[in-house]
Amino acid sequence: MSQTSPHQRPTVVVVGGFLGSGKTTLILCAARLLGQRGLRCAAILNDQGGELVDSRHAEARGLLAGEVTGGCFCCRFSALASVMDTMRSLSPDVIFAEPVGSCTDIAATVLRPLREDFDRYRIAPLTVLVDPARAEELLREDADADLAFLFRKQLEEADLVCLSRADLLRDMPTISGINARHLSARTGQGVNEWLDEVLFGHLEAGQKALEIDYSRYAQAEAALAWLNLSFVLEPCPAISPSTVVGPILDGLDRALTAAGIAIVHVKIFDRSDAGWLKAAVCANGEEPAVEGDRDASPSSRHELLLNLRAKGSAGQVRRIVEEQLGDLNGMKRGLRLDCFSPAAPNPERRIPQATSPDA
Ligand SMILES: Nc1nc2c(ncn2[C@@H]2O[C@H](COP(=O)(O)OP(=O)(O)OP(=O)(O)O)[C@@H](O)[C@H]2O)c(=O)[nH]1
Ligand SMILES: [Mg+2]
Repeated sequence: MSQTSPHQRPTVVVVGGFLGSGKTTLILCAARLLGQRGLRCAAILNDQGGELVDSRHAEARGLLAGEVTGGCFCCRFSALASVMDTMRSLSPDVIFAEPVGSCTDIAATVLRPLREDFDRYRIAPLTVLVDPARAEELLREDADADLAFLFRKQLEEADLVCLSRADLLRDMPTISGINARHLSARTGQGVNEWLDEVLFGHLEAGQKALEIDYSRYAQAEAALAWLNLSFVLEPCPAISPSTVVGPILDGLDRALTAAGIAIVHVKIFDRSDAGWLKAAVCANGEEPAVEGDRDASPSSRHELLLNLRAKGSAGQVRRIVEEQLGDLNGMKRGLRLDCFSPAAPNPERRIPQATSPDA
């Protein structure tokens, strides 16, 4: 692919990294910057559950988005390939793929199988995005053992590690043995340079060997609670999206904290006739990050979608969310609530060793 004219083969850029590390935000920023270079982008989002805030957010930002739901890319590899092929008919130059944030062993189960069987795509090196605060938390000796396991395995298999949120920190942490890029998907700092490296650089995809015990991996993922909730809220009188979303996030934060449950990522998306709003927190007590139409006027109909990932029991998380729902004023229609701990990963294909570089 030249930097101005598209290559015949779309490039698939897998952006991995822990829950809340900033993958979707980076993909949205990168797609915007590539659009300015005349390149057409698409994204494939992924989840163990069925309804994704990330997809709604991508669509709200005007990015062509597809989904693989009901399992991670490795367990639903055929579904990933089929979504890629559907998107290919729309002639994108770059297809970003965002795996579930608790996933690892992606080089062996996604990148290498794609390289081996799908030469109609160019496969970019595996980027693993890291939130500096999460790195400091999970690389400590006393870190939560399950989360630290997943985080370290993600780092080990990365072809390229990028530290996100460079806009927030003057001094980024160092990670022993890793030469990380620094970038900010908020300001765009470092994003063009990262794109040049993954699209036009010389790094090969899926070059790092990863040893992983799948029963330990399954245990670490199963320690998470996963909840997706969607419903339509009809408040009377009408209220603004920020008046809907803010108290829901605050209430959940308070209740989860009181129950000793660590938030990993909670995000909520509101679509009303006044526009869309997304708010998210990646830790207990964190000030929500808000995007979209912050000053949208009151509306009497809000389509709400909540994705909650926390360290704790699915049953307890479900009860907390149901209690919060009970406290919400207004008619609730079409409520769908799915809450579970991720099932043991069972990849469709696995190529443990690095394949030879592209000709
Ligand atoms: N200040 C700042 N905030 C960021 C940056 N990147 C992401 N964020 C915020 O971090 C939060 C998580 O970002 P996401 O892009 O949703 O993270 P993710 O890795 O896709 O999360 P999951 O899909 O749940 O795994 C959001 O509230 C973003 O606004 C950044 O570069 N700077
Ligand atoms: Mg995401």
